[in-house]
Amino acid sequence: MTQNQELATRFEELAALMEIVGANTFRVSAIRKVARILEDLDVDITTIAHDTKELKAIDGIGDGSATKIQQWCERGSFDDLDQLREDVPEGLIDLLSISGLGPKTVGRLWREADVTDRATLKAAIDDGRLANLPRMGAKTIANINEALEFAQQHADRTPLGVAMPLAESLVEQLLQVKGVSSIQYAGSLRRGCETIGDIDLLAVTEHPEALVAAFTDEAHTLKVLARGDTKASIRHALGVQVDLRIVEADAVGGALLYFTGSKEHNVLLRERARSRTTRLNEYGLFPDDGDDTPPQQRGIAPIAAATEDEIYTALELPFHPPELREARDDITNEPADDLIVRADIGSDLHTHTTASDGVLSIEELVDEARRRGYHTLAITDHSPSQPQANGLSIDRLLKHIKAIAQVAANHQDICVLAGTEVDILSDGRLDYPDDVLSQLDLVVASPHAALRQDSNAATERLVRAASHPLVHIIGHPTGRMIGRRPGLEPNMKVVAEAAADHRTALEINANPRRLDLGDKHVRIAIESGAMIAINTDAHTAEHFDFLRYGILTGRRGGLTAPRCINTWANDTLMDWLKTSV
Ligand code: DGT
Ligand code: CA
Ligand code: CA
Ligand code: ZN
Repeated sequence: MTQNQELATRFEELAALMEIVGANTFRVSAIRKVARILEDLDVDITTIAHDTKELKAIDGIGDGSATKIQQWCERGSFDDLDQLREDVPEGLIDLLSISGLGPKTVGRLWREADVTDRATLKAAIDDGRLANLPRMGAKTIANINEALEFAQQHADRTPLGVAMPLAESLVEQLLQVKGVSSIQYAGSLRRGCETIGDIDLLAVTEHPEALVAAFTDEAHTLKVLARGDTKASIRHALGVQVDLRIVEADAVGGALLYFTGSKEHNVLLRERARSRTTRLNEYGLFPDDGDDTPPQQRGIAPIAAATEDEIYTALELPFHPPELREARDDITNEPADDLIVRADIGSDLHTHTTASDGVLSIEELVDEARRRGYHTLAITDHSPSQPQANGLSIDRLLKHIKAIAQVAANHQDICVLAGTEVDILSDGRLDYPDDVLSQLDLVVASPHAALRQDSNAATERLVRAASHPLVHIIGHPTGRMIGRRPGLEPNMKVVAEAAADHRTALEINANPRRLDLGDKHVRIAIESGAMIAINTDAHTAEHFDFLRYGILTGRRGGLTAPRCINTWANDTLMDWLKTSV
């Protein structure tokens, strides 16, 4: 994050805290405005902060804001923020992460119903205190209750997008410890699950004590939960539990297979082993001699233990990639050999610029796409019914199409498409008229609002959009946010059949908070004959790297490369875009 963005975030925080304590609306919006000014500022704020005159010359920055900026540059915070952070209970800030609870509501709940955290909110709902508040309808309370329960149910699991980078940085750090020859993550994380209970690390080292010491001493450890000679568990500062196990180099395959799971896959493999008078455990596959004492303790050599591949082969089973080791995956089924991989992807067809709510210009998006070797990039900003995302009016969109064409003309090595992410309104109509949509190279249609409608209405809505001849891709079809809101619950089979009939692709939105379609829906879509898109929905340069999560989700759904439109060559893609069905 740049200094300007960092400071803008502090002003946003200040505005939220002010709203919670019920500050004057005009003062709150003045603070929000400063945040936006800082985000858009061309100069680094820290280089001009010493000059009060220059600061105040910026439109929208007055005495009060100038002082805050100067204090922040000196000590990383400012008085007003410090004061409010002290005044407002921490539990209230946490409530803001619950879907549907904004600072205004949270402030009311605090002042009028003594709510200070999740527990007191639950109590206030249960004892009817909330229902007694003026202007607090039964429907609103039911919605809050539902969102609260949803958040509670998911509280103990960490999103893939948090766990994966954390695991990778731990692996990188621990590889530096003397004697460590290999370290990798297993468990649900290696299987690419959308949320992770804990991170499981497996290491091979000549100096177990040194590794356990480094792991438990790690600067970011909140608490050491367990510590032994060859294993340890910590609670990481980010709140995630991490288990470390040290294993023997010649039995890594056995350990990796066991600790990758799933538990159900392990059970099936063990049964398979037993049926051929062998025994499978975390040390490998052994002959079964009827003795109950574990074979590795009796010096018995394993049949296979060094690699997972050897073990599957010895069991006369096809190798299963970690993403296909769930209870639903039949162990005797041969996984497709063209299961999608990252290197197959040649395009990103859903990205945002500063014209709506992205932070990159068209040119900067193109640079990012080229850096990743893509042959095609589609620019798809929001439509007007998303005012909070600065959705484009028809006039602005038409100008935007011209601007995109200009950038496209400057680049021979990448095909830049003018697209939109048009809103699917609650009844399935689209937010732009057809004569506007027909001027675009590519149309992504996505639901953003009315995400609580009943299942039938949701099905009809998505079927209608998927059947529209000008729609190419349904973006994040359910609108869910993992751990935050369930989103639409359509009959996905019906939606996917309509998509297949009209040659519309269904998106796996790779943003790890979305992963929408999820793996189960990907399976249904594929079985129904629909095509799949994997897009990052990039709003920043870093978001392009979300691709990996989309790939994992696709693989969990059994997605093969030919089924995914982002693997197609540019000419194939263009032919498909031009054929409206
Ligand atoms: P999580 O952490 O809840 O997201 O899910 P996992 O799959 O990472 O589960 P975890 O961390 O409890 O254990 C890691 C792997 O170790 C698990 O996938 C399979 C294996 N495992 C753990 N406990 C058992 C067990 O009781 N039986 C069998 N068969 N395997 C187990
Ligand atoms: Ca785990
Ligand atoms: Ca574990
Ligand atoms: Zn988007």
